[in-house]
Amino acid sequence: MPGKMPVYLCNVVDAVRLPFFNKPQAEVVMYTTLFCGYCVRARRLLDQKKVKYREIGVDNNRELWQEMEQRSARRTVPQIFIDGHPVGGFTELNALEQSGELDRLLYPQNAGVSHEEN
Ligand SMILES: N[C@@H](CCC(=O)N[C@@H](CS)C(=O)NCC(=O)O)C(=O)O
Repeated sequence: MPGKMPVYLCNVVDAVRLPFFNKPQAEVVMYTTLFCGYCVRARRLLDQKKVKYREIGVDNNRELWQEMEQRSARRTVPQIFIDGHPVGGFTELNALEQSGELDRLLYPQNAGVSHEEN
């Protein structure tokens, strides 16, 4: 029936839903290099979940590599940050996904439910 709902009623429904369900996803940043299997797997996991993320390529860039090491206290790529908090690499990202915790980190204000799922 939503297709037949009068427009004004849709607006009322949206006005009620929006504050709860349209909160943006947490910011995701991933430090990567070009030839890195774990980066490919992390990218694939995030892409499959339609997660938006910003990638920082650290190939041949000592400054960015050092920035990554300082922020994560790790020396491998990828390094992933959710809302500025270090999550780890693909292994940790995947563990969070398997436990269901990743969605809670990505959509804390939606109780772990993404906008796409609503
Ligand atoms: N468990 C880590 C493994 C990451 C890893 O080994 N990355 C490789 C590139 S694909 C790396 O940084 N190797 C450099 C090194 O080990 O020093 C993860 O899941 O991210």
